Amino acid sequence: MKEAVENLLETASHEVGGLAEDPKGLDQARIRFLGRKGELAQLFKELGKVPEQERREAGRLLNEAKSKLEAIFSEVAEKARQAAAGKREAIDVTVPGRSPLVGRLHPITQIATEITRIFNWLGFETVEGPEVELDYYNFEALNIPKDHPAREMQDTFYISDDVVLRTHTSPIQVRVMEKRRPPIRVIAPGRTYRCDSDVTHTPMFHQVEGLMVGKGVSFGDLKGILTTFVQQMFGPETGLRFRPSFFPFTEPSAEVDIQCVMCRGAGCRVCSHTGWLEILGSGMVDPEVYKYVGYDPEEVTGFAFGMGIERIAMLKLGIDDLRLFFENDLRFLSQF
Ligand code: 2NL
Repeated sequence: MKEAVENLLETASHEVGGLAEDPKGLDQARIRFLGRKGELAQLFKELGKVPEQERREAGRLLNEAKSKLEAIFSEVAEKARQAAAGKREAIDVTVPGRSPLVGRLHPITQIATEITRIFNWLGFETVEGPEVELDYYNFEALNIPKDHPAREMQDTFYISDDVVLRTHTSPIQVRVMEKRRPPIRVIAPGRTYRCDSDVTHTPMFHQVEGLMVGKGVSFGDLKGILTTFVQQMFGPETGLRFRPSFFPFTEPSAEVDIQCVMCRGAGCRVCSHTGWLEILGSGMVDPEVYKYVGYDPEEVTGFAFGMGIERIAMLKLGIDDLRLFFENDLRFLSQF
């Protein structure tokens, strides 16, 4: 028995000593030597066959062997832990770094800035105003009477009887006219709201409106300013046309079409095979509007215009789905 125990300890210390870097091998060795059916357990089983007078000494030897084996294993396990810890601390300074995500302006903000920048260059001052607006500034003062379809519940978000979410940025300009005397040249960008939601409409969208009022401001000025805007925004070769239209707050009124940015006028799906794209509405400010802000229509004249920023952005950036602007998917936004 003594010989068997010495053999076991010798083999174990020989084999286990080299397993500090091999956790699987170490586990297997622990099972082989110390396991329930392992080599030491086998020797304990044979204890019964040892003659009575030697059994006590043999038992002592086996218990001692068990302690020694456990010591061998815990020593190697400790070595393994230290080796692993050493590995964690080793930082590979040659691994390429992760570059941080860099934010950017939303494409709608970029286009709004581009539009206002062009009008600033033409002498228009950027102005802002409240998104929660009095019915008076949003409708009444713009010659939109109480029974006008533009005021109906299905289009307007009502906060109360006389407070709405503005449906266009025109009320900003009414407030400017009320506060200041002509000459006035302002550009009014901002969020607008309509109770409308489908593939081509979102309840919140963006507009830019412009207004110029003064002595002798003519329809020719309107054409000149808007032609310059189109050429700056879409390129100097872009054809445009003024098409008669109607708005309650302008008379006469005209919508501006540009040559299709996709097919350059040849006809395609984007322009419904007309070669033209509508980009804004405009007109000479209706004399009715001046009454509300205390201007004398015999003294001053002016023009105004309004455009949807989403539409301009889609044409300028070649985006075919309005909803992409509102999903905030970085794979979309990071392209601009
Ligand atoms: C469109 C058409 C337009 C105006 C907006 C305006 C503002 C005042 C007085 C008179 Cl204070 N007019 N704004 C005029 C004509 C057209 O917008 O299609 N917008 C998206």
